[in-house]
Amino acid sequence: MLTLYSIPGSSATAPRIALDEAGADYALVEVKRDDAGNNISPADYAALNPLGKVPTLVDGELVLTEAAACCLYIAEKYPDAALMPPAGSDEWALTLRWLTLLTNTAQAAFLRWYYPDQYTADANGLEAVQEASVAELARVARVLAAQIADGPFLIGAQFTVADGFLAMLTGWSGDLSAGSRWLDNPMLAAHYEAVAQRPAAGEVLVAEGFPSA
Ligand SMILES: N[C@@H](CCC(=O)N[C@@H](CS)C(=O)NCC(=O)O)C(=O)O
Repeated sequence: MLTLYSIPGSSATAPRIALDEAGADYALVEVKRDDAGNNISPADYAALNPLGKVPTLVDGELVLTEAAACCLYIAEKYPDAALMPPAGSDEWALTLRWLTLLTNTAQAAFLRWYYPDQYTADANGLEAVQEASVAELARVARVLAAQIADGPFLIGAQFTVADGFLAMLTGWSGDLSAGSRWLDNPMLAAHYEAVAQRPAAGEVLVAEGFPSA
């Protein structure tokens, strides 16, 4: 059985959506931290994820970190769920494009916004880091909204792991100030709604503390 190490509402949300969409049998283990951010349980979590981040997905001997990699692994492990287009197709390549943009540009910008102290040694520079992150997120939102125009999902009719990832990020954007939230964008709101209306993904979003459909 697989085990997903998680903190509610974290980057583990995307692989959890993939697991539930696939109908996978898995255990969910919450990683607990003290106020200083040190792991207190499981005590040996750093052995699984040396950076101390979530998620970590364990499948037998395999210990996998990085939310996007976990999503792709789950899609490959449960092919009947069709969470990725056929390997080598144009749609597959485009899904990789969007998932990569989501993780290395959008998710990274959100993490700079959430943890600005990890991105500058200047104690007076935290707000500037966040301001630049919000500007980057607005640029990415425009690109994503244009892509979703034909929707309901990123590559059209097929729901892929990239859509679960995007719904997680749209949920995160609720923490930004009014005007910067992705749900304010009609295209991104329609995309979130389409994901949240799926029984499996919708249940995970609510369980992780995100808005319902
Ligand atoms: N690139 C990593 C990012 C993981 C990450 O930063 N997770 C956050 C929660 S969303 C975390 O564990 N933060 C705790 C910390 O930085 O101490 C991934 O996609 O898995």
